[in-house]
Order: sequence, then C-alpha cells, then structure tokens
Amino acid sequence: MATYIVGDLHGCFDEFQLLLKQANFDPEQDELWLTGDLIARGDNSLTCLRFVKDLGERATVVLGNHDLHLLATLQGIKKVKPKDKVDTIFEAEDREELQNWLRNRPLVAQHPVHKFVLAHAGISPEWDLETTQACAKEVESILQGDNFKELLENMYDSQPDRWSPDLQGFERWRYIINAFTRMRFCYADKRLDFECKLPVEEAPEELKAWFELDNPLYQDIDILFGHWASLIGYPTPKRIYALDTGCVWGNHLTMIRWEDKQLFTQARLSK
Ligand SMILES: [Mn+2]
Repeated sequence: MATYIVGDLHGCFDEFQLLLKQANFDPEQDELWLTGDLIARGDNSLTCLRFVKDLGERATVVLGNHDLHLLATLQGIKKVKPKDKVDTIFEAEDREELQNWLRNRPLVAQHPVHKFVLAHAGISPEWDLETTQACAKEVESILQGDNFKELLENMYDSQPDRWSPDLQGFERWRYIINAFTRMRFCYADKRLDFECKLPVEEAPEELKAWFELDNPLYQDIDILFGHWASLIGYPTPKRIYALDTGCVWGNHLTMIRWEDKQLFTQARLSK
C-alpha cells in the first residue's frame, strides 16, 4: 500500500491517468490525496470530478478556490466563465450528486498515519494546528449544511486580511476560506495579500510567501499544498511541499509517493 499526493488537476484528465499509470497506482490498495482545484481551465473537468468521486474512500481531496467557485456558479451566484470550460458539468445528469459530493469535501486534511497536512493554498501564518483544524471544521459544517448558498454568496472579498479569534460570521468564514484556498503572499505582520500576481522572485520586498513567515507549525509538520503554479522550481523549506506545477498552463502534473518521497511527473499533452 502506498500514499500518493497529486497537485491541482484543473481538468487535465489524460495527464492524470498517465501519471497514475506511471506510478502503478492501484485503487484497491493505494491512497490518493489531491490538493484541490480538480476542475476549471482544462478540457476534462467533468471526467476529473467523476473519477475522483468514484475513488470513494481511496481518495482524499481538499477544496480549492475553483472548486468553491464552481459551487457558487452551480447555485447561480456567479456566471460561468467560458475560459473555465465547465459547461459539461452543468449539463451532466449527475450534477446534483457531484455538487453534493464536492461541498462535503474538507478544507484541510491530516493523514492519520503519516501526519502530514494538506490544504489547497496553505495554512495561515497565524494558526497553530488546533486552530487550523477548528477553523476548517467551522466552515466545512456550514458548507455541508442547508445554508451553504449564503456562505458562497458572502465569500467573494479579500477582507479581512488579518486573523483574529474575535472575528465573527461571514468575515470570519471569509478569512478562513481565503487562507485555505487563495493565500500566496503575506506581509511581515502576517497580513494576507491577494493582489500580487508576480513570481515569488520578482515580488516586492515587503511580500513573502506564506510559508516563509514565522509560524512554529511550519517546522513541526509536513505541509502539502497546490494553488501556486508559479512556484515551480522555487526552493521551499524542508517540510513544505508545493505540488501545483501548472500542467494546465503547459508545464506538468506532479505527484509524490509519500513513503519514499519519489516524485512522478507528467508533461502537459499537446493538442
Ligand atoms: Mn487554486
């Protein structure tokens, strides 16, 4: 039995299948963990969703910003962007099942044996492990409940950008969602930035990657995440694993086998 963790699929189903084949992934024996953003931009979002859903308990996937955005568009809160290429999901006969499956996915997942944690964008520099778990649970229970639409309607903003345990209601949940699914750069005071789109090497000096801030948790546990394709080739600290290597942008899909840390990559197939 092996544990594999794969970066953002973004609808790159063919590359995903080649990667699983390359690693001899066995759905009867092995576990697959996914960094989220299964859908959007690539050509086969619907197939990716169905495949991961059908893996059942063999797969653990955390929610990404595009996954949450899909839920918002399915609820009619946002319009579908043609460039996302998700129309087939809207036309699918199993769309209700897919939606319900997706909104029951977690924001963070901790491996019961290996102890690593997985989140789409990362773990807030202001949180210890206990706060991380509690914050995720709080939002997950709303997403899984009857009032999830109201949460999705209120998640589109970049404020508040600082954590406080005193935050309440939508402001609190918005910070939690943004930290888990959208975070990249932070200021030295741990304020989150959502403006900078530059590669990390070219970012203004006052901005640092979230994992370069001072949080004891970042040395205590292995953290795996996706979301930040331009980190490709950037030397992350020892316990920090960036797995989105921009397959949908023409680079490749990356998967790590946790037991021996072997990396598997599959280049984007030309069309
Ligand atoms: Mn993302």
